[in-house]
Parts: sequence; structure tokens; C-alpha cells
Amino acid sequence: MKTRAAVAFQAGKPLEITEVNLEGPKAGEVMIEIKATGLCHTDEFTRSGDDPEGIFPAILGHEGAGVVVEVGEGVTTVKPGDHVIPLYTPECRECASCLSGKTNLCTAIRSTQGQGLMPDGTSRFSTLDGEMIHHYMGCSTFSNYTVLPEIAVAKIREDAPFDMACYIGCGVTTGVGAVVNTAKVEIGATAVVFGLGGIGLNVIQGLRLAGADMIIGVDLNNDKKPMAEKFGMTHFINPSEIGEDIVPYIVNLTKRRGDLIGGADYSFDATGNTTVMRQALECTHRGWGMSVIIGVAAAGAEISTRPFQLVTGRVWKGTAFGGARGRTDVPKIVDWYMEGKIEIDPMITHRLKLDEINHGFDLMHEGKSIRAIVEY
Ligand code: NAD
Ligand code: AHE
Ligand code: ZN
Repeated sequence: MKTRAAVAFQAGKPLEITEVNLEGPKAGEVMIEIKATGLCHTDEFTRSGDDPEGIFPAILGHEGAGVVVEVGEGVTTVKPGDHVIPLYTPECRECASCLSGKTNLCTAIRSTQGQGLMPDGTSRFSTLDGEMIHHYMGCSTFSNYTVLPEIAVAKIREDAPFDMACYIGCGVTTGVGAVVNTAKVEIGATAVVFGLGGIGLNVIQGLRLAGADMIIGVDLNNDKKPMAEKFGMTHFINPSEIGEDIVPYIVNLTKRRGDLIGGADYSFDATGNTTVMRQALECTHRGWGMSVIIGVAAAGAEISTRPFQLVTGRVWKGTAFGGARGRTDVPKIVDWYMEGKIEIDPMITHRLKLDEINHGFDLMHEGKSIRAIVEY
């Protein structure tokens, strides 16, 4: 069949909106009509050419929601008409990683997914001239119709609106999951969130959900403050306005109950900046502070700190997709939204048509959007 898609033909170039060929689902695969997709900073990271795994031409997009329209041979867990969220972190429930119970990083199809291919080593997408187009993060939600492996779709309730559910496909789950799955933040904790964009705001609301007392937000853009306050931020810091190094500033701010040392119980990097990652670790409390890296750093970037920071009890962790097991946890997060436990609506700041998708990346760069979504 033919479908409309935004294609990344070359790194650093705007996406081209065009018709492409899409083959139907093979055994163990499903075809999905995408109804809405968010634009995550990771899409921009790949579009820009910064992603070491970036392959072109490709159809980007990994934060979507839609409806199953066709299933391949042997598919049993979803059927046409089911509402689903594509999963860039699949859940096969059979690989050593899934069975370990220690990670959400299913390895069943990671190698072909990283090469922009379906598990059989081929692509379902091609140009009308017959040139192969790669899949992206196993999802390619910047196409109106896409094909995914069955293990990479989470079935969700039908009353969840697509324009909100799509954000659960990455940003919401990543931010909230970093708090509840990865850091396992406890009631009364102090926490710092670096970067108050589409991910950081969801870390903030995860901290509120977990019952954190002090939720410090850090961003260079003061315009991010009101929204972060709405989601539970109690203190805001713009590092360019405090006139001192941010690490001692936060350590002082977090001294509580006669504590002479200070430091946050938890910190989260949602910027992708490696200098910020170091600050995030070093502003946590000696003895028990935990810092979680969420941001994706530029190609070739490395992190550093004095080993003494870890010798003295701080823990440096990272998280992908908020530690969520896609098929198991994503439907629950959709329930949390539908039951009012978490909020999404105010974070969807811009709605675009597929033809306007490049404007969505402009809004991201200008710091004007939290989430721009494309509705098909
Ligand atoms: P975004 O562009 O919406 O937000 C980034 C925010 O960081 C902005 O508000 C910006 O002003 C702020 N910022 C940038 N540099 C800063 C600095 N030096 N100090 C303080 N604030 C700074 O991006 P997003 O969609 O929220 O994504 C954030 C990061 O998380 C990206 O690197 C993205 O690739 C990554 N990400 C990771 C995962 C994962 O599973 N680990 C999932 C989704 C996104
Ligand atoms: N390809 C990049 C790394 C990108 C990355 O870290 N991706 C995250 C999801 S970001 C979603 O917005 C992830 O899940 N990684 C785990 C995985 O297996 O890809 C690079 O640096 O090569
Ligand atoms: Zn993402």
C-alpha cells in the first residue's frame, strides 16, 4: 500500500513529506494506523546527524498511538481495531533480559532495530522509486501507517484519546518511570531535575506522585518555570542567574533537619549535557545520593567525575524508557492518566499536521514547545 510519511533522507536536512510504499505485516508483525505522534528531542538528535546509530533515509518518530489495521500470521495478542502504543523498547517476555526481572531492555530484536530493519533483516518501507527506507527505533511513527513486531505494541484502553496517549509512548513513561521504576523515590525525598522540557516535566510529576517534599527544577530558560510549578516543582534555579556554582548552591539549599552536609536525595538529568550530568551527580547527598541520567548525549561525548564522589556513597544510574516494561507497564500508565493520577493535557502545547512537522522541530529549538504533536 501507499502511505504518507515524513522522510529523513539526509542528516541535518528538513524531513520531506511524501508518499511511500509500505509492505503489509509478515509473520509476527502488525500494521498500525498512527493517529497521533509526539516530537521527542531524540528524533531531533537523530535528524540532526548527532546520533551514532542514525541511518538515512529513515522514517523517524517513536512516540505514537494508533489502531491495529492488519496482523500477520501467528499474531495472537492483538487484533484489528485494537488501540495500541508502539514500543521502542519491546517486551518479548522470553529473552534473558526479560526473564531476569532486572531490566526493561528486551534484547529480542535490538540488533535489527538498531540497523533500522524489521527482525527478518528487511524493511517494509521504500520510496515510490523503490529505494529502501529504514525504520527508526522500531516505530517510525512519522508515517501514517507503519509496521511493528507484535512484541513491540502495547494494547491500551479504547477510551484513551490518541492525542494524549501518544506521549505515553516516550516522554511521560520515561519521566515518571525514571522516578518510580529506576530511582524508586520515597515519600519525603528531596530531588533535583535538570532540564524542564518534555521529559523533565514528567520527572517532576513523577516526583509529586511519589510524595517528594522538595522538588527543585533547573533550566536556563525562565519560561519553563510556570509549567514546572504546575506539575509540582517547589523551587526553580536558573544556573545563569545565581552568580555561583550550582553544585554548592543546591547542596546548601537541600540542607535539612540539622544536616551539616546537604545534598539532594535524588537528581535527574533531562538535558543530555555531560557537564550538567556531572553537576547532577555532585549535588546529591554524600552517603546515599542517587543521580539518574535520562538525557541522550551528543555523539562521542563522555561523562566524568572524581571517583571520590562514588567512593563516598553517591550512585550514578541511567534509564531508558523509564525502566518500563512496555506491554506490561504502558497500559497501566494510560490508566493513571485516565484516572487523573497524572496529567498530560497542558504539556501538549502545539498540534500540527504532518505537512508542518519541520515547524515542530523549530519550536523545540526555540524552547517554545513542551510537546508538539502531529495528528494524522
Ligand atoms: P527538550 O528539548 O524538550 O527539553 C530539554 C530542556 O533542557 C529544555 O527546557 C532546555 O532549556 C533545558 N536545558 C538545555 N541545556 C540545559 C542546561 N545546560 N542546563 C539546564 N537546562 C538545560 O527535550 P526532551 O524531549 O525533554 O528530552 C530531554 C533529553 O532526554 C534529550 O536528550 C532526549 O534525547 C532524552 N530522552 C531520553 C530518553 C530515555 O529513555 N533515556 C527518553 C526520551 C528522551
Ligand atoms: N542511539 C543513541 C542512543 C539513543 C538512546 O539512548 N535511546 C534511548 C531512548 S531515547 C528515547 O527518546 C534508549 O532506549 N536506548 C536503549 C537502546 O537500546 O537503544 C546512541 O548514542 O547510539
Ligand atoms: Zn523519546
